[in-house]
Amino acid sequence: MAQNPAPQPALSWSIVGQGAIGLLAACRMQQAGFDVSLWLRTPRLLTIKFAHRQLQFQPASAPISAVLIPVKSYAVTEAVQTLLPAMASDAQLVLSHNGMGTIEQVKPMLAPGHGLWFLTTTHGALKQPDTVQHTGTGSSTLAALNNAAKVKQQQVLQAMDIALGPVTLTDNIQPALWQKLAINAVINPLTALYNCRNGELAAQKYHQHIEALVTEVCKVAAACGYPMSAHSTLQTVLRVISSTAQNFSSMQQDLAHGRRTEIDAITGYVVQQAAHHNISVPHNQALLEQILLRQQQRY
Ligand code: KPL
Repeated sequence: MAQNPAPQPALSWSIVGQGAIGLLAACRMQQAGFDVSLWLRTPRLLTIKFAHRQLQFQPASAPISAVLIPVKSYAVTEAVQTLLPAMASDAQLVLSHNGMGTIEQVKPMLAPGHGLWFLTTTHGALKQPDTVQHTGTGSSTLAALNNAAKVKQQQVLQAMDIALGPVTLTDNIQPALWQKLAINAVINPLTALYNCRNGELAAQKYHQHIEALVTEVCKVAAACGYPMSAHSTLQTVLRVISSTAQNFSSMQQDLAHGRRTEIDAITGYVVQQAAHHNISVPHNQALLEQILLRQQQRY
């Protein structure tokens, strides 16, 4: 007779950095009774105010059995490099960021027992000094990216459902990443360039440009094996513009504060894949150059 698998013991979790989404996940997990610590550049005890409570986080220490890595796309490989010596031989790593291209970089860095995951989320969070606020309720899509991840599926899914749920588990994360990439390839660089809130992109004057950007991203996605309808992707982008109308996008904020942006992993990834497949993407190419120029001037 088939038997239910025995429940696996909960993992202890480390969260990398002190970004808004990572701290939101850490607070929700600690409140639900998980053992959560923070992996920071300078290890220290951190107290965070969340939902009228003061929560304390210990610095992470070896061996790390599970780690959520919600850092900027350009900081992922360095974060993994520094985590590696502290990771247990069967550690689980969950990547979560805007843009694409890091999975291919991280896979060869890992030992055979290390499970790799990607989680893409629509939750919104705001961090102010010592405080994190959950500003937008969303959901997440999660996928195991190798066999060592599938072994721990039950535990990782349970934890991520508490952290940034409700979570949909999928066999292939690529379609969800391309959908998110289309959203970010429009909203992020345009709001950064025009220094405006997401909602301002709903103005008629931007419509043609948005449509051209979406059409190019869909062509590239299709060439990579992930066909997306330009019409429905445009509708999705317009819906996100309206549902996040009051937000300043992450790229607008990065550029306005003189920080490095995620343009390489967003528009840069579209342009790079387009070149690989001999597809012309003049609108994305021009936007990439404009943002890189602004970034150089400020960063
Ligand atoms: O993901 C985002 C970002 O700002 O990075 C969007 C969806 C555009 C919301 O602001």
